[in-house]
Amino acid sequence: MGNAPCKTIKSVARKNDHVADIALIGLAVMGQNLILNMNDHGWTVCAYNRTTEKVDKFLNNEAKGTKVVGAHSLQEMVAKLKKPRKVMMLVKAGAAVDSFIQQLVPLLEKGDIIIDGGNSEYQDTQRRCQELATKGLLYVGSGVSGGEEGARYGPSLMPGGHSEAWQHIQPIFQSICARSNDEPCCDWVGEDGSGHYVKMVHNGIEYGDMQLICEAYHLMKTALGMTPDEMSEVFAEWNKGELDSFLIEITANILKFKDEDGEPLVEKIRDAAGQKGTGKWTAISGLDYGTPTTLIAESVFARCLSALKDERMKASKVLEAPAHTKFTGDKEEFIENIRKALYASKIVSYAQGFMLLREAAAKFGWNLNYGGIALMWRGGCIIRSVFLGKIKDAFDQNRDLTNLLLDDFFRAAVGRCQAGWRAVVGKGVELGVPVPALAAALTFYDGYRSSVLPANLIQAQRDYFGAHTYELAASPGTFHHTNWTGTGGNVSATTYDA
Ligand code: 2AM
Repeated sequence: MGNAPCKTIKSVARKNDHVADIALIGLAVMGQNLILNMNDHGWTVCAYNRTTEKVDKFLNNEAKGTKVVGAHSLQEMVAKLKKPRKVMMLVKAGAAVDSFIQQLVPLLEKGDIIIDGGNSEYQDTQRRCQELATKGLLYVGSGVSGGEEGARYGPSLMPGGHSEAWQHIQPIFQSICARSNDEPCCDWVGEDGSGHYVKMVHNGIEYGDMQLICEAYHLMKTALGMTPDEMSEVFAEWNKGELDSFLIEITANILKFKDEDGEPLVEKIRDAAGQKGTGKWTAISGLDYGTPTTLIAESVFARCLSALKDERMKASKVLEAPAHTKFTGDKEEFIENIRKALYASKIVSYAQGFMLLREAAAKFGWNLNYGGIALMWRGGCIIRSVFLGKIKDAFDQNRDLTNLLLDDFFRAAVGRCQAGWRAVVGKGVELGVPVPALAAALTFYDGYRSSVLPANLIQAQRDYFGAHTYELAASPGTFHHTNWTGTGGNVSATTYDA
């Protein structure tokens, strides 16, 4: 008797109702590949796209023969979902995400989950989390990394937002993501915008890794006069050791790749770098929160400088170069020093990235699992590397580690590389090969390990011209002002009011 109403409802329900485990909106390549990946792992996915012809095209082509179902309206899509409903968006960041949220809200019930897997700015995710919480809906902003290939066969996933959503999406997310030593490269990141924040920092670090590799390439090419094939061999060799990573591996492949005429393609590519903004956002965040993410910032600026190709062409004809631009000395030793410089700088770059995560966590009250984040980046994404396994170990050993440079393993590694690192940065300066990221990393290292910096003079200058006051080293916490010139009362420089 008690079951009767239920049976009635079931009997009127259409055949396709409540069949799908998750819906995915956005059928560009990333979305399509993520759907096929979910399908491979036994999940039934309902596909939807603003331009609905793409749904049919997808079902009749890439998704033919799979369990994927389609919908031609959001109403139809929602009706096909099991509860609590899980709707994942992989659409253009910005207005498209807000537009879909607005359309979905009236169709969903309390406890249903909306996931944004696009490249949204973390502040947008924070705002959306807050807005949807008032409606009883669970919101997740998830970093998705690994490009099209990753989406298809195992991306790195970085979900954050309303933690109650995690238990519902965990089985799906952890089945489709990349794995490292059989551990999923996906875990719950933390509260509100933290998933997208962690993805943003990932991208900033990616800029740093790429720039460091480019500087190593530049030194080998210009100062050592090596051919792309020779450099390819060096990178391939490096990839067998502590630098083992996706980016080093593809660099070796790129350098040996020949165009149709048999010439190395890389040397024909215009040296003007593009960017989509996530590196810049990380650098801006570093500035906003007072964290010296110098290597990421230098990497962004290096791309900006490269993009001034026409100006550089003109300047190259008039600005003086050093007298010597070729390396003379032990070539093999110098190559090994470049490797050391790259490795030490990479450690600094990740140390800075985790410093920024720590600062943002403190600001927003996020409880971040740093070892888990290292594991999320360990496989599947662009910065995947063996090295990230070591970072995970460092945070596993000491959850409260304030800086990666202070971990025994990394402290020793940097110590081992230090002399070679200094030699390389010095040579770059001497021979006129720009090494902004290698040098930024080294100067950060020297600044961070200095118990005394010249900021006492900055404080004196600030007090001199602006009466900004200073603390005495012997009694911090108390602020003093000195009338430095003996004239004109409290502020000496009357014309300066910065
Ligand atoms: P479309 O196929 O209808 O253009 C990547 O661009 C994905 O984001 C595509 O699925 C695209 O849908 C979607 N998209 C881009 N801008 C959108 C918008 N303003 N509203 C809805 N979807 C959008």
